[in-house]
Amino acid sequence: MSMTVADFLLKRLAEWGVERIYGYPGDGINGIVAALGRADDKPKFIQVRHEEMAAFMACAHAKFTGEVGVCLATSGPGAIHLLNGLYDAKVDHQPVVAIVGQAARAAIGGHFQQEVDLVSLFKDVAHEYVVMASVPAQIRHMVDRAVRIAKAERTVTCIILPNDLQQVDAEEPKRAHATIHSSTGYSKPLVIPAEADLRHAADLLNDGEKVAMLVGAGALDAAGEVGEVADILGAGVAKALLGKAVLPDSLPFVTGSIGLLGTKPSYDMMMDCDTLLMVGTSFPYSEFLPKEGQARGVQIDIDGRMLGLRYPTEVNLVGDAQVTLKLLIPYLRRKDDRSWRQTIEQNVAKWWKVLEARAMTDAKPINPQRVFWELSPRLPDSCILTSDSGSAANWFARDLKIRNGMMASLSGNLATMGPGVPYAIAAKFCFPERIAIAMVGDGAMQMNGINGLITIAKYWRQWSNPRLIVLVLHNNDLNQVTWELRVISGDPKFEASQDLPEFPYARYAESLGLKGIRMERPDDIGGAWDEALAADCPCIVEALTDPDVPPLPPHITFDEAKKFASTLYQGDPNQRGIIRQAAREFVESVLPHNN
Ligand SMILES: Cc1ncc(C[n+]2csc(CCOP(=O)(O)OP(=O)(O)O)c2C)c(N)n1
Ligand SMILES: [Mg+2]
Repeated sequence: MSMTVADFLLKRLAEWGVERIYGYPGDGINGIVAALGRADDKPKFIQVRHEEMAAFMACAHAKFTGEVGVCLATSGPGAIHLLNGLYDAKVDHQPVVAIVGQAARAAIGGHFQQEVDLVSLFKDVAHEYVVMASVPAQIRHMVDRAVRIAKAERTVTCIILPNDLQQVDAEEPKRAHATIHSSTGYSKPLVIPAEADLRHAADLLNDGEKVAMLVGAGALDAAGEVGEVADILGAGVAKALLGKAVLPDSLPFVTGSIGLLGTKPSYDMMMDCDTLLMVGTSFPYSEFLPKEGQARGVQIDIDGRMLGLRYPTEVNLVGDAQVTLKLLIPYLRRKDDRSWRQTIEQNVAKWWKVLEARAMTDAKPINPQRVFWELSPRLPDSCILTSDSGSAANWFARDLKIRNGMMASLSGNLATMGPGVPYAIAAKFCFPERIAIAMVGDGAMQMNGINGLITIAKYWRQWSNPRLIVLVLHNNDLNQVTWELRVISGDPKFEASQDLPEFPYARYAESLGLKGIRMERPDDIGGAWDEALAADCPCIVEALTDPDVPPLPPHITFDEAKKFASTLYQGDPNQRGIIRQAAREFVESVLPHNN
């Protein structure tokens, strides 16, 4: 049988090294699905329950492997379902290629069934490259460009294939005028700043007395250099959410996360520093950075467009984080006065005690912080952590001490609900030997997670190490937003929008042939983690957690406190519980062991 356009598409993707396609079928891509059935080995098709999950998995694939992630969906509804996951990849700068079907060429423009103007629909999310094919000879360069541009620009690209075109014979471009003769292959360039700019940056950093560093996803492969620079400069290092795995939290000068989900030592360091060095981060909240004029700044980013954007940095270096820091080091002078660094280390040590005390505070029935606190020392070597958006992200960011060799991610810039479980599934396909742990709220579980469990049940036997754990924070509340209503807007909880219906997460997991464990009392926590981590199949840990434990920012402003107090007068339905819990947390933070 001759090769169809769809066969050629898959062959070309395989030549690019694509091993796996996450997707869902439909008649808009029947030609491609049939070709997947014929393909000997690669790429393999992973079937999801909803196309959004395929896009999240492609994004996580890119985040965890550094390779391009590929997702596939049918025309119209399937393509539309991809969008949220594609935006997640776009705004977190991940290379993802979306392949979608379209109505047959003869029907396009005819208000045909499932015909949506996909070029326009994807024009924003895949703005660097979105093209609809009309003849077979285009496929070669469309694949080559979609993959190459996704990699080169670290972004989302999209190929649209009318369904009839997928089934016609493949064609190579003719040797003729107006034909395209493209090739595969992309090597990441080495991007380094000019020598003079490095010197300028070093002068500025050498002049400072109180240097703060902030690192993000762009610094993930620069652990050694970040640590060395921090040492020379006597700096502390705060980590943006996507940069959690840059440095282990056991280091005394690592102040942990920053921002609304951040720590007090990060906050204090930013408020007191006179010099700021940002590496590979676009952390968005400027109120958690030094105020304008307080500090002089240097920023390093691989993407020139992201420089001088969050803080008016004086020296902006376009460069790979690792190599740029390496080149910077010889120009840096070791700071003899270590008092700034000592203060940071004291603050960090104190903060871990506050966190422990907060975690061990009683709650009804379980304090969610304790669930994370007790997981932390049990984290297996080289595990892969994912978190959903919601209160889990706070505890993930603050309470888990990450170690060398682990990976961790979540939806950073889009901060969408829903990726926790699909990210963990992609992690298992990419690294079947490693243990994946997803931390998810009950809202996110009801949105996407419980359907993700069906996918886990379908595939887990293929993984050489079957361990994947999904922690569900069962609090019957869209808790993060409930607290944002209280603290940021000064509105009491609105039960009609915030309360969640009951669902038996652990029992449901069992019904799928997975393991389900319930944490019902604080004393259950440690044992439940040990059991889950030793399970011989994927495991759902359902923790009954208290929605009155506040996922509060490390430092509440007077304005926020006032707004929060006013919600109590307005009759918040959880009034008594939150007063009780707030009082306990307050007492814990002023006890002698914290001073
Ligand atoms: C797709 C999407 N919808 C809504 C939101 C707003 N949002 C952010 S966190 C959150 C609550 C999450 O609730 P849950 O998953 O139960 O976690 P909890 O905070 O209760 O632990 C909501 C509604 C969002 N970020 N993304
Ligand atoms: Mg919840």
